[in-house]
Amino acid sequence: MEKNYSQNDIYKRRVYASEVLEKENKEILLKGWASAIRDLGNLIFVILRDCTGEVQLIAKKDCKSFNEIKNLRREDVLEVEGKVVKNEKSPKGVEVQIRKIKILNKAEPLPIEFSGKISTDLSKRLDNRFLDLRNPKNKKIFELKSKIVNFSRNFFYERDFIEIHTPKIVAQGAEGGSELFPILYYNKEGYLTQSPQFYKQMMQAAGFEKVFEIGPTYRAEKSHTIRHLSEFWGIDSEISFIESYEDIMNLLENMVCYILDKIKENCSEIIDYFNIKFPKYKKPFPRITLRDSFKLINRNGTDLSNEEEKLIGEKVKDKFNSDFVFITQYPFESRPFYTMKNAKNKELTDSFDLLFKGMEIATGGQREHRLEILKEQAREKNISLDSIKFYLESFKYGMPPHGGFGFGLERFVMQILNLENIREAVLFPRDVERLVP
Ligand code: AMO
Repeated sequence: MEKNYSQNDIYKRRVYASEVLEKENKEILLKGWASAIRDLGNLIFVILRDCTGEVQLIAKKDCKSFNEIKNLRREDVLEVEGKVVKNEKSPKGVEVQIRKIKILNKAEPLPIEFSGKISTDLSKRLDNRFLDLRNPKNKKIFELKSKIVNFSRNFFYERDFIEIHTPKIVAQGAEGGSELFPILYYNKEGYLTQSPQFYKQMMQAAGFEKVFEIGPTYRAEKSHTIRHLSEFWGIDSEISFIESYEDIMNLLENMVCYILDKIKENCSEIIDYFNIKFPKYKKPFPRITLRDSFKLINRNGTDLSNEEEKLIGEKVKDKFNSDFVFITQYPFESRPFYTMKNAKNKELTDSFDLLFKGMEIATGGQREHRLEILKEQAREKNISLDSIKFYLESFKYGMPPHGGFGFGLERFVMQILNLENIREAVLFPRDVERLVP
């Protein structure tokens, strides 16, 4: 859909690059960056880039600003007045003949090449991230990420969920102690949140029944992998009165399919730009127990390694023609203490991971809502009951059966766009090495 940016009063006179085609034979005012300059002596071509795209400008010798244009450097910030004329040879079919140019700010020589013509090492790109993001392809990753957040939010709002905002500074981790970032909280030790887990469960004790949260999560991941960040965003949900963890898998696959349908409907331009195959998805996603998934690849274990997830992803694609698969019934030993044990086999749990193209993108399950059993399970994992007293309290006065999931936003973006490294799906990634920019 064409957008009429010019309706906005502040930008009354300004025309965006995407609108130039409609302005043939008109005098217009453009603003943006000089993304490329080609000086042919008596003729200079400038490609002007703004937030909507690029447009070709042309200056002939008789142009009043010709000398200024001759001295332009890449990425100078410009205000340009000129006339839109037809030119079949230009990328848009029209170009703007410059009448007057004003340099709003000069750019220094560029420290990295970000046009995409030459590949630049990711670490260098991230050091100069604000420049790297001027590459339209890199920017598109964030256009899609922003849409995905919006679609997921709409999914929950359409189903009368309440969006919650839980503390990010906490006294205790929910997912195991080793990955916590300690902080000095006045005269106490606090931590950055590892997951909204305890709080989204406590909202079930508060009687909210259907909640979701889209927020940052922190993990002190010491490993250097292409799929781990120290700070990532989770889409978390928790609901009450479930009958089994099947209800949670249904909720999650409905959310994923809703988001994918919306991307297909509204973001085809981004998908085309990346020249990728759209994921294969159909409800219900295949569900395989962890044990059976190991059988698929002739292996054994209590949890899946990254490599095993990948192999299972490939097998599932061949067998079910699906890019998604639920792996269910993880053993209690590889799940957090709050997970509901399986009624038939107490070694197993009513929990799952969702794999997308052979990578875990979400975890969830039913939670243990009976206080005495929950305490027992915490003891089994050597968790001091005193340290989680505030959480246990919420199970005393009427906690309904409940469950939920946590979904990794960056991993989802990475897998949809086939990005090689999760860092590409974060504006300013945080990892073991990186605290700036
Ligand atoms: P889990 O620890 O599996 O579960 O995290 C949920 C999802 O978050 C994503 N994720 C990560 N993404 C990037 N970098 C990381 N270091 C990272 N760690 C996790 C993954 C993962 O599937 N409380 C439970 C969820 C629940 O049961 O509701 C939890 O945090 O996509």
